[in-house]
Amino acid sequence: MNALLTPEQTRLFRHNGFLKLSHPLPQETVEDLKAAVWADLNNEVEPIVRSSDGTPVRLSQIMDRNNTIFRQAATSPPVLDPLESILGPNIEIVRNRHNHATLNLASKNTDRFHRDITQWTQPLATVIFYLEETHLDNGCTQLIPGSHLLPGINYLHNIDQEPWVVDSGIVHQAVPMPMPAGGMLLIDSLVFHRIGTNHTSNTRMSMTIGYRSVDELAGVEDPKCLQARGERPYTGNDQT
Ligand SMILES: O=C(O)CCC(=O)C(=O)O
Repeated sequence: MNALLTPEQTRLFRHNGFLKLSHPLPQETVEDLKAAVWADLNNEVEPIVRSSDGTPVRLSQIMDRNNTIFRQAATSPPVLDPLESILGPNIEIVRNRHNHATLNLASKNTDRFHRDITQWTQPLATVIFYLEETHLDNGCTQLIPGSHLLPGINYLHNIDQEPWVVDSGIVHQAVPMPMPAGGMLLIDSLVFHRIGTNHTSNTRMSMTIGYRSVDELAGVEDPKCLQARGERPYTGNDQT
Protein backbone atom coordinates (compact mmCIF):
# COMPACT_ATOMS: atom_id res chain seq x y z
CA MET A 1 0.00 0.00 0.00
CA ASN A 2 1.33 3.43 -0.88
CA ALA A 3 -0.42 5.98 1.28
CA LEU A 4 1.86 8.91 0.39
CA LEU A 5 -0.08 12.02 -0.56
CA THR A 6 -0.14 13.29 -4.11
CA PRO A 7 1.08 16.87 -4.63
CA GLU A 8 -2.55 17.84 -5.25
CA GLN A 9 -3.69 16.34 -1.91
CA THR A 10 -0.85 18.12 -0.14
CA ARG A 11 -1.83 21.38 -1.78
CA LEU A 12 -5.47 20.96 -0.78
CA PHE A 13 -4.40 20.25 2.80
CA ARG A 14 -2.32 23.42 2.88
CA HIS A 15 -5.13 25.43 1.29
CA ASN A 16 -8.16 24.07 3.18
CA GLY A 17 -6.54 23.03 6.45
CA PHE A 18 -7.83 19.47 6.35
CA LEU A 19 -7.62 16.24 4.38
CA LYS A 20 -9.51 12.97 4.65
CA LEU A 21 -6.80 10.32 4.44
CA SER A 22 -7.47 7.85 1.63
CA HIS A 23 -6.52 4.63 3.36
CA PRO A 24 -8.40 3.72 6.55
CA LEU A 25 -6.98 1.72 9.43
CA PRO A 26 -7.56 -2.02 8.93
CA GLN A 27 -10.86 -3.14 10.44
CA GLU A 28 -9.06 -5.56 12.77
CA THR A 29 -6.97 -2.69 14.19
CA VAL A 30 -10.11 -0.64 14.74
CA GLU A 31 -11.76 -3.49 16.63
CA ASP A 32 -8.61 -4.02 18.74
CA LEU A 33 -8.42 -0.30 19.56
CA LYS A 34 -12.07 -0.17 20.61
CA ALA A 35 -11.61 -3.23 22.80
CA ALA A 36 -8.52 -1.63 24.36
CA VAL A 37 -10.41 1.58 25.14
CA TRP A 38 -13.25 -0.33 26.80
CA ALA A 39 -10.84 -2.56 28.71
CA ASP A 40 -8.96 0.42 30.20
CA LEU A 41 -12.21 2.22 31.01
CA ASN A 42 -13.80 -0.84 32.61
CA ASN A 43 -10.63 -1.59 34.59
CA GLU A 44 -10.34 2.08 35.57
CA VAL A 45 -6.79 2.38 34.27
CA GLU A 46 -6.05 6.04 34.96
CA PRO A 47 -5.82 8.73 33.76
CA ILE A 48 -9.49 8.84 32.81
CA VAL A 49 -11.54 12.03 32.41
CA ARG A 50 -15.03 11.79 33.93
CA SER A 51 -18.03 14.06 33.58
CA SER A 52 -19.51 15.81 36.63
CA ASP A 53 -21.73 12.76 37.36
CA GLY A 54 -18.72 10.44 37.29
CA THR A 55 -19.33 8.91 33.84
CA PRO A 56 -16.04 8.16 32.07
CA VAL A 57 -15.81 10.23 28.89
CA ARG A 58 -12.14 10.13 27.90
CA LEU A 59 -9.06 7.96 28.22
CA SER A 60 -5.99 10.17 28.55
CA GLN A 61 -2.28 9.58 27.84
CA ILE A 62 -2.93 6.72 25.44
CA MET A 63 0.63 6.83 24.04
CA ASP A 64 1.96 6.03 27.50
CA ARG A 65 -0.29 3.10 28.43
CA ASN A 66 0.83 -0.46 29.07
CA ASN A 67 -1.33 -1.55 26.18
CA THR A 68 0.88 -0.57 23.24
CA ILE A 69 -1.87 -0.98 20.65
CA PHE A 70 -2.52 2.78 20.76
CA ARG A 71 1.12 3.56 19.99
CA GLN A 72 1.26 0.89 17.30
CA ALA A 73 -1.80 2.32 15.52
CA ALA A 74 -0.57 5.93 15.84
CA THR A 75 2.80 5.03 14.28
CA SER A 76 1.50 2.65 11.59
CA PRO A 77 2.04 3.25 7.85
CA PRO A 78 -1.58 4.25 7.03
CA VAL A 79 -1.06 7.37 9.15
CA LEU A 80 2.71 8.02 9.03
CA ASP A 81 3.04 7.59 5.25
CA PRO A 82 0.65 10.44 4.40
CA LEU A 83 2.06 12.50 7.29
CA GLU A 84 5.54 12.12 5.83
CA SER A 85 4.32 13.99 2.74
CA ILE A 86 3.44 16.92 5.00
CA LEU A 87 6.01 16.72 7.80
CA GLY A 88 9.04 15.17 6.14
CA PRO A 89 10.85 11.99 7.22
CA ASN A 90 11.42 12.87 10.90
CA ILE A 91 8.15 12.85 12.80
CA GLU A 92 7.32 13.05 16.49
CA ILE A 93 4.13 12.71 18.50
CA VAL A 94 3.42 15.28 21.19
CA ARG A 95 2.39 13.66 24.44
CA ASN A 96 1.01 16.82 26.00
CA ARG A 97 -1.66 17.82 23.48
CA HIS A 98 -4.54 15.39 22.79
CA ASN A 99 -3.06 11.93 23.27
CA HIS A 100 -6.55 10.71 24.16
CA ALA A 101 -9.47 8.52 23.14
CA THR A 102 -12.93 10.04 23.52
CA LEU A 103 -16.37 8.46 23.75
CA ASN A 104 -18.32 11.56 22.68
CA LEU A 105 -21.46 10.53 24.53
CA ALA A 106 -24.70 12.29 23.72
CA SER A 107 -25.29 14.64 26.63
CA LYS A 108 -21.61 15.08 27.48
CA ASN A 109 -20.63 17.16 24.51
CA THR A 110 -19.99 20.77 25.37
CA ASP A 111 -17.40 21.26 22.68
CA ARG A 112 -17.28 24.53 20.76
CA PHE A 113 -15.03 25.66 17.94
CA HIS A 114 -11.41 25.55 18.95
CA ARG A 115 -7.88 25.36 17.66
CA ASP A 116 -5.27 22.87 18.84
CA ILE A 117 -2.36 25.33 18.93
CA THR A 118 -2.28 29.11 19.12
CA GLN A 119 0.49 30.14 16.72
CA TRP A 120 1.23 29.15 13.12
CA THR A 121 4.94 29.33 13.87
CA GLN A 122 4.51 26.33 16.19
CA PRO A 123 2.74 24.03 13.73
CA LEU A 124 1.05 20.83 14.77
CA ALA A 125 -0.83 18.35 12.62
CA THR A 126 -3.76 16.66 14.35
CA VAL A 127 -5.05 13.27 13.23
CA ILE A 128 -8.51 12.20 14.37
CA PHE A 129 -8.92 8.42 14.14
CA TYR A 130 -12.60 7.43 14.03
CA LEU A 131 -13.13 4.10 15.76
CA GLU A 132 -16.84 4.17 14.95
CA GLU A 133 -18.61 5.52 11.92
CA THR A 134 -19.48 9.16 12.41
CA HIS A 135 -22.24 11.12 10.71
CA LEU A 136 -24.57 14.05 11.35
CA ASP A 137 -26.67 12.17 13.92
CA ASN A 138 -23.83 11.09 16.19
CA GLY A 139 -21.84 14.30 16.03
CA CYS A 140 -19.28 14.11 13.26
CA THR A 141 -16.45 16.62 13.38
CA GLN A 142 -17.25 20.07 12.01
CA LEU A 143 -14.62 22.43 10.71
CA ILE A 144 -14.31 25.75 8.95
CA PRO A 145 -12.16 25.24 5.84
CA GLY A 146 -9.42 27.82 5.44
CA SER A 147 -9.70 29.12 9.02
CA HIS A 148 -6.12 28.00 9.72
CA LEU A 149 -5.05 31.04 7.72
CA LEU A 150 -6.87 33.50 9.99
CA PRO A 151 -4.88 35.47 12.58
CA GLY A 152 -3.30 33.86 15.62
CA ILE A 153 -5.31 34.11 18.84
CA ASN A 154 -3.78 33.61 22.25
CA TYR A 155 -6.21 30.96 23.40
CA LEU A 156 -7.63 27.74 22.00
CA HIS A 157 -11.26 27.36 23.04
CA ASN A 158 -14.66 28.98 22.39
CA ILE A 159 -13.30 30.79 19.37
CA ASP A 160 -16.81 31.12 17.90
CA GLN A 161 -17.83 33.34 20.82
CA GLU A 162 -15.06 35.81 20.09
CA PRO A 163 -16.71 39.07 18.84
CA TRP A 164 -14.59 39.39 15.68
CA VAL A 165 -15.36 35.79 14.77
CA VAL A 166 -19.11 36.31 15.39
CA ASP A 167 -19.07 39.50 13.30
CA SER A 168 -17.17 37.84 10.49
CA GLY A 169 -20.01 35.38 9.79
CA ILE A 170 -17.55 32.54 9.18
CA VAL A 171 -19.09 30.14 11.71
CA HIS A 172 -21.88 29.54 9.16
CA GLN A 173 -19.23 28.23 6.79
CA ALA A 174 -18.61 25.17 9.00
CA VAL A 175 -18.88 21.86 7.15
CA PRO A 176 -19.58 18.42 8.66
CA MET A 177 -17.08 15.60 8.10
CA PRO A 178 -18.87 12.23 8.03
CA MET A 179 -16.27 9.47 8.21
CA PRO A 180 -16.30 5.66 8.16
CA ALA A 181 -15.02 3.56 11.05
CA GLY A 182 -11.26 3.45 10.62
CA GLY A 183 -11.26 6.70 8.66
CA MET A 184 -8.68 9.33 9.58
CA LEU A 185 -8.99 13.09 9.28
CA LEU A 186 -5.80 15.12 9.12
CA ILE A 187 -6.23 18.72 10.18
CA ASP A 188 -3.97 21.71 10.43
CA SER A 189 -4.19 22.35 14.17
CA LEU A 190 -5.08 25.99 13.53
CA VAL A 191 -8.25 25.17 11.62
CA PHE A 192 -11.38 25.99 13.67
CA HIS A 193 -13.04 22.68 14.50
CA ARG A 194 -15.34 21.03 17.00
CA ILE A 195 -16.96 17.74 17.85
CA GLY A 196 -20.58 17.78 16.67
CA THR A 197 -23.49 17.03 19.01
CA ASN A 198 -24.26 13.35 19.41
CA HIS A 199 -28.05 12.93 19.15
CA THR A 200 -27.94 9.15 19.56
CA SER A 201 -27.69 7.01 22.66
CA ASN A 202 -24.47 5.41 21.41
CA THR A 203 -20.83 6.35 21.68
CA ARG A 204 -18.98 7.99 18.78
CA MET A 205 -15.51 6.86 19.72
CA SER A 206 -12.42 8.56 18.36
CA MET A 207 -8.75 8.94 19.15
CA THR A 208 -6.83 12.18 18.66
CA ILE A 209 -3.06 12.48 18.26
CA GLY A 210 -0.84 15.51 17.51
CA TYR A 211 2.21 15.18 15.25
CA ARG A 212 4.97 17.52 14.16
CA SER A 213 8.32 17.52 12.40
CA VAL A 214 11.31 16.97 14.61
CA ASP A 215 12.73 20.42 15.42
CA GLU A 216 16.15 20.47 13.76
CA LEU A 217 17.20 23.42 15.94
CA ALA A 218 16.17 21.96 19.29
CA GLY A 219 19.19 21.84 21.58
CA VAL A 220 17.64 19.28 23.91
CA GLU A 221 15.37 16.32 23.45
CA ASP A 222 11.85 17.09 24.68
CA PRO A 223 10.60 14.36 27.06
CA LYS A 224 7.04 15.35 26.12
CA CYS A 225 7.66 14.03 22.60
CA LEU A 226 7.71 10.51 21.27
CA GLN A 227 9.77 9.73 18.19
CA ALA A 228 7.37 8.22 15.64
CA ARG A 229 9.55 7.94 12.51
CA GLY A 230 13.04 8.83 11.30
CA GLU A 231 15.67 10.43 13.49
CA ARG A 232 16.50 13.62 15.37
CA PRO A 233 19.00 15.53 13.24
CA TYR A 234 20.47 18.72 14.71
CA THR A 235 21.36 21.31 12.08
CA GLY A 236 21.98 24.40 14.21
CA ASN A 237 24.91 26.49 13.03
CA ASP A 238 26.19 27.27 16.50
CA GLN A 239 28.67 24.43 16.35
CA THR A 240 30.76 25.63 13.40
O1 LIG B 1 -13.38 14.07 17.49
C1 LIG B 1 -13.53 15.17 16.99
O2 LIG B 1 -14.49 15.42 16.23
C2 LIG B 1 -12.59 16.31 17.28
C3 LIG B 1 -11.56 15.95 18.27
C4 LIG B 1 -10.92 17.12 18.92
O3 LIG B 1 -11.10 18.25 18.56
C5 LIG B 1 -10.05 16.87 20.06
O4 LIG B 1 -9.87 15.72 20.47
O5 LIG B 1 -9.51 17.87 20.58
